Parts: sequence; C-alpha cells; structure tokens
Amino acid sequence: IYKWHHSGLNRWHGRGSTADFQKIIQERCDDYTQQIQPGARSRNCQGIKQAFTSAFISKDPCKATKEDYKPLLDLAYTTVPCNKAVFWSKTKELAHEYAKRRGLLTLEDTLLGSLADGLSWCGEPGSPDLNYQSCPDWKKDCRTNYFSVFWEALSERFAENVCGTVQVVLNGSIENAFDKMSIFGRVEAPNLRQMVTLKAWLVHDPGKPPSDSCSGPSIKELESILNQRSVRFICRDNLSRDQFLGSY
Ligand code: N1C
Repeated sequence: IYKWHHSGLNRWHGRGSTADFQKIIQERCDDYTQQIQPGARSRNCQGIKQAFTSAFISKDPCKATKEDYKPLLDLAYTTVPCNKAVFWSKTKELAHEYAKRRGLLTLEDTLLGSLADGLSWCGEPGSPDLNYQSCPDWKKDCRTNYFSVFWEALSERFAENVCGTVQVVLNGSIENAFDKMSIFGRVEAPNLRQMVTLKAWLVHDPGKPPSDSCSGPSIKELESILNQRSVRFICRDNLSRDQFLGSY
C-alpha cells in the first residue's frame, strides 16, 4: 500500500494528463497556423510540440519553474494587436463570448493559449511518458506544478506585451470581483506596462443582484496595484450578462 501510494502513478490528487496530449497539441497547432493565421509565417508545429513536452517530461512534477517554459515561449509566443486584449477572472465563458462578438482576443485566442486550453499534463521523473493517471493538484499537492506554472508564465508574457486600452471581465456575483490570488490578480495586473489603460467590466449573473462594485474594496485594491504602475483604470459595474454582451 505504501509503495503504491507514494511512488505510483496514482499518487497525485489532480486529473491525469489528457489522453493523446501530444497528438492534440500537434493537431491544434496545425489547425491554428493554417486556419486562424493564414498567410502568417508558417510555424514549426513539430518543434513547438517538442518544446512543450520537453519542458516537463522526465521531471519532478512538483518542481516546475517559469524557466522550464522559456524555450517554448520564445519559440511560439504570439503577440496581440494594441487595443484587442481581453483578460478575465472567474468569467471564462462570458469573456470568450464577448471577445468573439467584438473581434477581441483572449489568451486562448493566441497560439500557445489555444494549444493548452482545457488540457492537463505532467510527467514522471525517470520516465519518457506523461502520467495519465494523476497530476499534482494546486491545493492538495503543490503550487509549482507544470500545469499551473505554464498558465502563470504564459499569462505574465501576455500581460507584459499588451498595449493600448485592454479589458478585463470580472465576476460581479462573487464577493471579491478582483481576487488578488487569481492569475489575473497575482500575475497579469501587476505586469501591465505603463501607458496601458485597463477597462474593467463587473458583470453579474442573470436574476441576481450584484455582490461587488467598482467602489468596493476589492476593486480599490486593483486600482492601487495599477496606480503604482501608472496604468490608467476605468471601471463599469452593475451590468447583466445581456447588457454587457449587448449595447455597451
Ligand atoms: O486565475 P484567473 O482565473 O484570474 O486566470 C485568468 C487570467 C486570464 O486573464 C487569462 O489571460 O489568466 C489567463 N489564464 C488563461 O488564459 C487560462 N486558461 C485556462 C489563466 N488561467 C487559465 N486557465 C486555467 O484556468 C488555469 O488552470 C487557471 O488556474 C484557471 C483560471 O481560473 P480563474 O480563477 O477563473
């Protein structure tokens, strides 16, 4: 029992690697480069898949660092045009719908975001394979797992590179619409560049009153992070989903 639990592939508390991970990465990369960015310089999807897997294969799945993903980011990171970026926190589906309707771009609309969206992955020390049984859970096992560190590294690069007026869709139906422990709070907001304007939208669930507003303490905290970086801030609250997606 001890051996099975402590050295087996089943020891972690998170979802295992997605079946056919490498095949999915290759297919998504081929689709992205052919359909989403036709005419763009063709990308070496085999090399990108290789760089992605070698970031974590054979390594301790709890010892991920941003440096592990640097080769992948340097090879495959794609920038977003000024005024087009959309961030989100606890509003993934809504933010994607909004971006799609307005011709704006979330991180999942960039090459690397689209490759990884919805997948999970981790390796096993001394093994050339992914662990399809289990992967470390952020809370129960370790924060420095390859899945979490990937999103942190990519989100940091995204935030550092946006320009002009960018937007964030926040959940007005939770107590703290701005969560300083989320990736948006910890990684993206603190890495925006001077001269960027951030426009925040607080959108609440249909049929429910809002639980947070632009004048509440969580948004004040966001404002103070942005002030320190000379990022301008605009905030709109009390919006229902339909108001937000519709005329505003
Ligand atoms: O922690 P969050 O949201 O604030 O992260 C969202 C924020 C967005 O603005 C994105 O640019 O960070 C970026 N991002 C993703 O694009 C992404 N896709 C999938 C961050 N995380 C992403 N994921 C996974 O969802 C990842 O596991 C992360 O921890 C969650 C985000 O949850 P959240 O709290 O709603």
